[in-house]
Amino acid sequence: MFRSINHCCKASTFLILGLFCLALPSVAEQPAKPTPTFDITTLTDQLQSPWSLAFLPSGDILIAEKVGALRLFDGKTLSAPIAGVPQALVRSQGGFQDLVLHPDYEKNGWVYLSFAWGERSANGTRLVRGRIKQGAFVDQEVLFTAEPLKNTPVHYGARLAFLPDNTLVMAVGDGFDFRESAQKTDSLLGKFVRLNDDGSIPKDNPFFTKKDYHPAIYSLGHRNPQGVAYDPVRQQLFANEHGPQGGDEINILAPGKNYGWPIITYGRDYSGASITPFTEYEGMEQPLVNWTPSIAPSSLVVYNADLFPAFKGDLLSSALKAKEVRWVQMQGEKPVAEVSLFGELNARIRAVYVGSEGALYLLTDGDKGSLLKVTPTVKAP
Ligand SMILES: [Ca+2]
Repeated sequence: MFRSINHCCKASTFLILGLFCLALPSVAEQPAKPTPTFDITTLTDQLQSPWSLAFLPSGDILIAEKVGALRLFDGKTLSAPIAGVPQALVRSQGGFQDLVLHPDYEKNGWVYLSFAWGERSANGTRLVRGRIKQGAFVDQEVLFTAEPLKNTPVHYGARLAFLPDNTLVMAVGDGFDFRESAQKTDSLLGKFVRLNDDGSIPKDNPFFTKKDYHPAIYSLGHRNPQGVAYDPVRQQLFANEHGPQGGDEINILAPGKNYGWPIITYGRDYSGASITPFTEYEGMEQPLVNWTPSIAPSSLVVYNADLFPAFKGDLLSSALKAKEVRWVQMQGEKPVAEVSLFGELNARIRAVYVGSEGALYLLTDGDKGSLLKVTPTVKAP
């Protein structure tokens, strides 16, 4: 269903600028836009499995490490771990996951943190909020725990995004061994949930009053979503998710919709076995983007800043397995071309962010993780 493209950087450009740019056989409907040239600066290489960050109004960057630590980076130095943080189940894919600020952070100081909570035999994705004061995480409140708990240390999902009405959505993965739960309406595994900022459940959630449905469900039929971004320009909520072997996706999320896992998928089981005979089914949404083979998408942003005009309105998805940021070029709500960025780093990229000045910030994965800043190449005078 997708036509391939034969577009890439010219060889001369590649040599002179040292850029990495790939032709990608995926959604291309038209030739890709030219790739900007970048300066990449390492801000710190002292992070232990960084997973997420938040830009504080002070200019500091708050970073969550999967090992269960929050640290502040002031542009030069990395703080000691912040005291008083909750205890995470640090095991396999579990630990501290996502971090977002309340939209009114400057007034109320709330920092939201999702993490793997519990013990090996019974754990799940939990959301807390607290305030950072004098090097400590204080005023902590447990807001929500996705149930049922499970006995696997994987597929927590856990990315967060605030919506314009100050509710927030949180991804909850299927727990890997419980993929059928993604279709169970009384389970929160394999769902996006939508919560008020105090953790209560909004009365206008799509299934709030529906019998046999958990009232927190926003959308269902997800596998392991690790990227979610609200685009204020399109007024759309975009999310990506890991498929199995193949079948990674970007979706536009809408309340009450079913995104199909595991009834429909373009992926196969890791053994190579078929998961389902279906790639489409009535009442289930098709992905906006299907990545087969998998890139292992780990975060998602919509670029609405000015510093990189080429990215404007497009989606940027970091990727672990493919060691890149996948630039999905959009026309309206339609993906029209894809380009692989930052392959020259040869790093699993855990997350991509857009700073207030429009620069990109990358977190590289692993126990020697880095925070990198990407700006346009400054032309020689
Ligand atoms: Ca799907």
